[in-house]
Amino acid sequence: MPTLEGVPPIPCTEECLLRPGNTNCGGCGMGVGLTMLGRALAEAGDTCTLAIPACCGIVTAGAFPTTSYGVPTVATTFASAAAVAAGIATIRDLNEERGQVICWAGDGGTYDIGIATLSAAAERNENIIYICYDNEIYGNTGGQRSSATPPGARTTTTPGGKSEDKKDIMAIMAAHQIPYAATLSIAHPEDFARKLRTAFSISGTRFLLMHSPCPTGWKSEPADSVELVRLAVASGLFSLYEVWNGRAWRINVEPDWTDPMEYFKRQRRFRDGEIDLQATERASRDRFQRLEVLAREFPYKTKEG
Ligand SMILES: Cc1ncc(C[n+]2csc(CCOP(=O)(O)OP(=O)(O)O)c2C)c(N)n1
Ligand code: SF4
Ligand SMILES: [Mg+2]
Repeated sequence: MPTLEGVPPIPCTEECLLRPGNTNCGGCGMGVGLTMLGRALAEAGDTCTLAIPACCGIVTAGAFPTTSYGVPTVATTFASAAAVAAGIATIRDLNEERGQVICWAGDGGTYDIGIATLSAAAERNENIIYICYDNEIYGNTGGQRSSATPPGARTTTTPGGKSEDKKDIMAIMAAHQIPYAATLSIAHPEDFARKLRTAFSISGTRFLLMHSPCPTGWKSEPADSVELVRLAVASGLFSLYEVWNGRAWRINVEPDWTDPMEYFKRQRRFRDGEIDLQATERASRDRFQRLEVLAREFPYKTKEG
């Protein structure tokens, strides 16, 4: 990597996928996710090439000729991220090279703008890992709504609170019958690391959805980031589960049905009166009940049974 004359390079370890000097805001969940991904790769003795569309995740790499990424990284257009990753993976496999090809994309790039190439890659079962860090807004451009924004959240394009529901991207990806789809939370690091290990051990399209706190967009305290996503899991707003081949489900963490108000009141994107608490709780319980039915009727079975 080229360095500025006279400026010593910032020391980093093997596992440092995202180096110091990146431009992430304090408390950014995406940065924590990248650190956890780097650790998991290092522990698995693996490496990766990243394909990243327009989003905070590519801006954080910094300006040419320096970069805060410790691995080869290709910046793509929004619409082409999964196609670019698939191309890199195909060449890697033809050359019998090692390493994962990982598409690291935001919710805007995944749920909305890049969904056509993501769907096409999944349908062809391209040999890539696609990780969506879901901060539930177009964060990099000032916080516009995406189809991942939850109901009631105020964004610059939904100043009175969003009225539509959050798109169920996991159901869409499971319907592609890809080998593995799973949700991740930085508040559950062991579950997070285990799912990455699982993803590394499988080939074909693997899709991981990470709930990604964004203090700037969520109008929350940076120090609350991990606690917020922990509350989202505990209150049933974000569920941790895995799906194999679109045919077998496993729930990883049971919510204890903490009052979701604990989650909402710490974020100024939500306002009292703009959240229908009863409807929210009903929707969370209904979503989780459907997951329970799937996990009971179509359970994931290990080789041992
Ligand atoms: C085709 C296209 N439209 C719009 C933009 C401007 N743009 C750059 S980043 C961004 C927001 C991306 O949102 P998301 O994918 O959720 O990632 P985040 O910024 O939240 O990290 C937008 C709209 C662009 N670069 N290309
Ligand atoms: S805007 Fe949000 S996602 Fe983007 S760097 Fe800041 S905290 Fe992270
Ligand atoms: Mg986003």
